[in-house]
Amino acid sequence: MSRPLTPVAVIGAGGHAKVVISTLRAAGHTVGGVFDDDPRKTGISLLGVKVLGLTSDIVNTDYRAAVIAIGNNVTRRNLAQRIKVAEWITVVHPAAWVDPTVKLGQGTVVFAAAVIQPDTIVGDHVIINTGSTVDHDCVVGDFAHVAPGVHLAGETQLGEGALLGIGVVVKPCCRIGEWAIVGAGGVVVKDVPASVTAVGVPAVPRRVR
Ligand code: JB3
Repeated sequence: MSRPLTPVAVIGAGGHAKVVISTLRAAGHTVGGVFDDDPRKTGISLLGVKVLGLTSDIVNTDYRAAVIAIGNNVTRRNLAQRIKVAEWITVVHPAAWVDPTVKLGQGTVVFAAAVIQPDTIVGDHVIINTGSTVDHDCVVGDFAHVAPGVHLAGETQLGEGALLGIGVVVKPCCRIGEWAIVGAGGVVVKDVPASVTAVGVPAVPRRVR
C-alpha cells in the first residue's frame, strides 16, 4: 500500500467520510482536507478536518492523493471517471485482516474488523465495510459495496457496482450481477442477475431496475 508524501484529500463529507477519515488516520495517513459538492458544507469540519470546497476545487490545490468517501456506488463511479488525481489511495484499517495474496484495487477501503481471505481479488473504489468478511477465491468488482456484517463464502463473485446490504450472507460459488442489490439481511443461495434487487431469506428478485 503506497504512502503518499502529501496529506490525503477525502471526497465526500457525510457519515461514510467520517469512517474513511478514521481509517486513514488509523493506517498512518494524514488527512489534509475534505471536498463535497454541497456548498453548504464548505467550511464545516468533519472529525476536525475542514471541508475546503467542491470537488472541482481539488485541481486548484496541491493534493496528489485522494479517496472517494461516498457510499453511493454510482456516485463513486461517476466521480472516479470525472476527477483526475495522481493517486487514489487504497487503505486498510490495522484492525482488519487482508491475506497477503489478496489484490486490492486503487481507492478501495477496508474498514476495522473486516477479513479478506487468500486469493481474493477486489477491484477499484470498493467498500469492504466494518466487520464484513470476504472468503477465499472471491472476486469483487469495481465500485461494489460490501456493507457491515456481510459474509461472502468462498468463490463468490460480485459484479461491478453491486451492493450487499447490512448483514447479507452469500452461499459459496454464488454470482451477484453488476449493479445488483441484495437487501439488508438477505440470504443468497442462488445467483442474482445484473441490475436485479433481491430481498429475503432466501433472497428472491424483487424488481429489475
Ligand atoms: O451504513 C453505513 C455503515 N454507512 C453508510 C455509507 C456506506 O453510505 C452511511 O450510513 C450512509 O448511508 C452513506 O454514507 P454517505 O455516502 O456519507 O452518505 P451521506 O451522509 O448522505 O453523505 C454523502 C455526502 O456526499 C454528502 O455530503 C453529499 O453532499 C456528498 N455528495 C453526494 N454526491 C457528493 C456528491 N460529494 C461530492 N464531492 N461529489 C458528488 O457528486
